[in-house]
Amino acid sequence: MSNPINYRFSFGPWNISEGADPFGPEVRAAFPHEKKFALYRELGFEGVQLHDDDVVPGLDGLTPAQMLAKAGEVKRVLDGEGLTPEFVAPRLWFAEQTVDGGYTSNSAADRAYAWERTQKCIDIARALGCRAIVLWLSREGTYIREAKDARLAYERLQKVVDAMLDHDSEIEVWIEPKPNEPTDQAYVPTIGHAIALAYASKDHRRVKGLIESAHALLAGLDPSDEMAFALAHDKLGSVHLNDQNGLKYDQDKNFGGANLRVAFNQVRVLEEAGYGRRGEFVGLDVKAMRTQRGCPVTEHLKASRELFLLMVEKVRTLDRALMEEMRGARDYEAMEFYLLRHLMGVK
Ligand code: 3MF
Ligand code: MG
Repeated sequence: MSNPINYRFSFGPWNISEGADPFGPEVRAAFPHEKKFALYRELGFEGVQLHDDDVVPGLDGLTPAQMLAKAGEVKRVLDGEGLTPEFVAPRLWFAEQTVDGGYTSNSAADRAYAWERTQKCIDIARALGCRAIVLWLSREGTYIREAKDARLAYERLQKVVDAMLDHDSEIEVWIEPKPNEPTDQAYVPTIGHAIALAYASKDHRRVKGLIESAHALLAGLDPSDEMAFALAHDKLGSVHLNDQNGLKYDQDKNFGGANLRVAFNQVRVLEEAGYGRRGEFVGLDVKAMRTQRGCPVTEHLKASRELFLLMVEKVRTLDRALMEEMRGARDYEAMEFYLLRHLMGVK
């Protein structure tokens, strides 16, 4: 293939975790952020995904000046390491005011907090020289349907998206859908919902989606088709590649760790669409196994990146003429067996 894409990769500092789960405490010592930034390049990553309070810890207790000073400090660290901040996301699922969601909370005071926090997040992104804000709408949903007025909730989400576009005329909003967890049902469960919010916004060109493989799988959907849908609208801001073994808790397994063919198809769809040519990152959102010894644990990041690149080779070495022939003959039985052999590396 002429001029192949040179993929750039990103992950968030939370991907280097301490190994806690809902049933047990940390199994590894905390590894400080500054030290995490120093690991990126040697692991093959140049993009950093950030929450607002990954940049400015204790954000709620700081003045705007203190907040911006801290953001400037982090920008210097990132610059020094040769790293690009890919996006900043408001962490709207930790504070007391977000117990029942932020933007869709029934409490006006909680909604006001969520909006204040979102403006701070945008200002932090600007201070970092970053233009993308990710909305993972964690608690914007319900445990029981009757708890909120769902129609009003969508209207509130729509207004927040517009207000964000107004707050900074250069940012893009990337909505990361997820169907459940921590809520029983989320209001923006799929990329279709996210893209509807985009088109209904005041400037749809600045509203896109971020698709996480596991989130699509939890919705019972194929991540590659979800990506193709967003790409067809030119609305794939980024991806969170990982894997998920069936409908259970959100696993954030290594990319390809549960299903190589599903991983292959995501890479195929991205590569065929030229994803990455305009600087888009291949983002990962993977969790190390709790059982893994050592500190910090980074094998899962290395393996997921490597698997992506191995799959790129599989996509580039596909016999396209044969694929077309089998499509033309409607011989999908032959196509499937060819693909399985190709993935296994046998003739
Ligand atoms: C939850 C997620 C989140 C988001 C992150 C960035 C903690 O399932 O995937 O990771 O990706 O908050 O928006
Ligand atoms: Mg994610």
